[in-house]
Amino acid sequence: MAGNLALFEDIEEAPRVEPLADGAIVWRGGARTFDRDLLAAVDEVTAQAPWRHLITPGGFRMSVAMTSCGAAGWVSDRRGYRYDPIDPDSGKPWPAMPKVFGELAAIAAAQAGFHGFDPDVCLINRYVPGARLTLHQDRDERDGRAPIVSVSLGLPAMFQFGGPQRSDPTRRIPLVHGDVAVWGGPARFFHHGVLPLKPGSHPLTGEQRINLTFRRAR
Ligand code: MD3
Ligand code: FE
Repeated sequence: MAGNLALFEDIEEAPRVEPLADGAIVWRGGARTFDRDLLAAVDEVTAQAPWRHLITPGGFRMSVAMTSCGAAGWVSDRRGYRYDPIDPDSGKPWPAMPKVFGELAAIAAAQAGFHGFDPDVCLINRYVPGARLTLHQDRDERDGRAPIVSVSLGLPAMFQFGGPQRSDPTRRIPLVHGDVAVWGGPARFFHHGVLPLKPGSHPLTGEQRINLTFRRAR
């Protein structure tokens, strides 16, 4: 009996969809079967467009490292933040979006009722212990009707989300390896952030968390 119980403890839960808010879901474990392919694709992107720490328009170095792929990437300079079709570090276009990225993003968006999601941009964030993302809104994408799909890989994080006003109360949602969140409809412009990453090690990423966000930006 004890042997059987031990066996059950090793079985991972089947992926399932959790509603978060009107227009927002977390598909728990939705990316687990793609994890190695996704991480290999991240390595291909970072070989062409290496990780970098953006300097905010206010002059602060972000604790999160990032890169991008697809039709444009997220850049920051004295002119502010924007989507730019050229990687300022290489002077070349961003790497193409790997096929597995677009496929997973479309499947995930459909789970929340957003059919035909065809992201043109993926921002890739890398967190090491202590790295965090302060509460913000994503409102620079051209098509506000399209959702944003986010995929968490590696170390777990505590995600924070509020409402349309910065002063709205916030909820904390744990996001673990393989979780996929979809943010659309009324939740699309909600404030959100990530609390400082706790130290730890993940078998596939080591001492890091990697987050992919898929967008319709241009
Ligand atoms: C809720 N990334 O790249 S993903 C970002 O974990 C960003 O790296 C976080 O916020 C991360 O902009 C959070 C979850 C997420 C992404 C976009 C959203 C939640 C969202 C847009 C609207 C509402
Ligand atoms: Fe965001």
